Amino acid sequence: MKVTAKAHTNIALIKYWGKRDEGLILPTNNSLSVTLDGFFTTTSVEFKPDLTKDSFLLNDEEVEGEQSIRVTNFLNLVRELAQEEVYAEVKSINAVPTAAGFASSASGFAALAAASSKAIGLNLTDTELSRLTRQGSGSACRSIFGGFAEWLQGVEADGSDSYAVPIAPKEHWDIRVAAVVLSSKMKKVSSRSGMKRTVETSPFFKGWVESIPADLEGIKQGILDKDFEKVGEIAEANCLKMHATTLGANPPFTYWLDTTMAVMQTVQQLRSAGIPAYFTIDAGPNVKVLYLPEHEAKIQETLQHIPGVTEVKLSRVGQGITYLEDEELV
Ligand code: 2P0
Repeated sequence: MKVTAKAHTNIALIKYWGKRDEGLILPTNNSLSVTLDGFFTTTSVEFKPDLTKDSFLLNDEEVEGEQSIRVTNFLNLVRELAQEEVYAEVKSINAVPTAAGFASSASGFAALAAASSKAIGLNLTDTELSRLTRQGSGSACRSIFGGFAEWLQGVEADGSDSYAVPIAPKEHWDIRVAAVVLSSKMKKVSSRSGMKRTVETSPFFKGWVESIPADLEGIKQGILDKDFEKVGEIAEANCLKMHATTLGANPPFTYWLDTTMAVMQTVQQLRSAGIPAYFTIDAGPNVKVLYLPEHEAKIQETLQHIPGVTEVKLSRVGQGITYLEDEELV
């Protein structure tokens, strides 16, 4: 049976930054994200007895190397769970422009997990699906759910209690996110190697982990109360703390460029001018800006005019996994 699933990417308001188990992808802290409707991956999977290996087409092109190894490793987990030994044909369409600075791995692995587990005959609950997805890429386990979701770090060595749970559905609150794309690029420290180096060498890492519970408690209350200032302030401060840990690593590194800082300053100036807007940044130089619908025009206009900014992509809160009936990639 061929199954097609669609998953949206997510942006963390409380960041996942550090692993306690690299093989099982178990984090050192809970994280919390908002799923975005503007960026998604659609994946179809069909297990076929006549195949001698997995095949993976991304945006109509055959993928080899590191990326296809990650897909096969993930399909091995699915086969193990289903106790089947059959290879798969995987086709993905990625509507997550890599230039927008979103990790396509979040929507990518969420869509792959949903489509492959269903195609092989597993009938997983959302919790089981999130737990499985986590082993493809950590942040992807939050994309099983729409709206706001929290990934529980768990305490078990086997990862059985580490998965995402929904905090509030997308209908709960119409906040917006602008992805600010920068023109300049730099040699990237991958999030995987960046967080590993931070855990192993940064003296600030301990403080980061200790600060998480208060941030989580505050932001969850802020989301439930629809208190935009509270959510924005906590998210921005949490992002700055995560990035501070990288400066303490050995060798030290930062994901920021001069334009990254220019965008951050502009967001702070917007606030001084009475427009509530807050930034967050992942393992790259691009900035995401949180704002309310009534300020969309002003936010877009202001961000677009910052020198070094090439594009501003706007998004609403998105939904969780959906399965497409017509088996077509869209
Ligand atoms: C996050 N990031 O919470 C954080 C904030 C980057 C900064 O999750 O190794 O691609 O596959 O579990 O999920 C990016 O890391 O890493 C990430 P793996 P992932 O969104």
